[in-house]
Amino acid sequence: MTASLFKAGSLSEADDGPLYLRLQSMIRSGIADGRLRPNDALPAERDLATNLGVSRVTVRKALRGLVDEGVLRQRHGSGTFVSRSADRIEQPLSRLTSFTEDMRSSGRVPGTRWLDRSTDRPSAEEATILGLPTGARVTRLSRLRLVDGDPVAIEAAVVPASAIPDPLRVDASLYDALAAAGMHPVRAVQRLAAISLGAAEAALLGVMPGAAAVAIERIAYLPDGSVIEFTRSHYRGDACDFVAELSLASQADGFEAAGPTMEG
Ligand code: 16G
Repeated sequence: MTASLFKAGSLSEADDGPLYLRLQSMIRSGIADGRLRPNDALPAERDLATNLGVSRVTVRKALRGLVDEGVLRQRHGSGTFVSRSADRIEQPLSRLTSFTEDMRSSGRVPGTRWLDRSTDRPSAEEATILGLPTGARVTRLSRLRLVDGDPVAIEAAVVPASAIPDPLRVDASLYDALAAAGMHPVRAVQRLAAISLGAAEAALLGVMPGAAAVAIERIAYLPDGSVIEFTRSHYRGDACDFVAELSLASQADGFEAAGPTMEG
């Protein structure tokens, strides 16, 4: 498939303009007409350059631009692939749901690779956020989260050890374990920021060092206002969309006044 797309002379058949833009539009049209499909590997940079009679700098510039747009993705050490763009995961920002629930409700298969499951003394920041008394311990749950077998996020959760004394009790879902302990959160505050991944995290997520990601902090609360979860996550920028429903402030007020209340 890809060999026919990238054959010698084919670049000159593409639009006019700078070579890297012409290579980009050739790749885009290959994707549009199905000659390039999600997860297809592109030829190595040097082969593309030789086949098309352009410099490696041009090839690199073209690929980098398409990676930044999410059209392609680069895996550290294994090359450049067509993104599974139709397969991006969606994380709702207006409901308090778990990763497992979100993935299952969109027909995807959630997976977990444990990086750390232990009890520990909290850092000063964690003790403050969780409102822990002196001497209290925390349970740490750090995991690589996978969707249909692909790594999409690294999540490092800290919960009071009083809620989950045995970290091994958490299996596929932290929220299921909290629910089993009668401590499912009812409210959370979440903060998102754009970051570039460092080498170690990029390797876990199978992307290039420096790839874009979304850093998310979630502080989740129990009905009595105490904090039950402090989680820091890094979600792959090329794989995840965060979706929030917005309404006019005046309408939202109206709905709230007319709608049911949370209190039973
Ligand atoms: C989501 C939450 C995370 C929570 C996890 C529980 C975000 C950014 N993060 O991934 O804070 O700990 O769900 O999922 O949404 P689980 O029950 O599948 O372990």
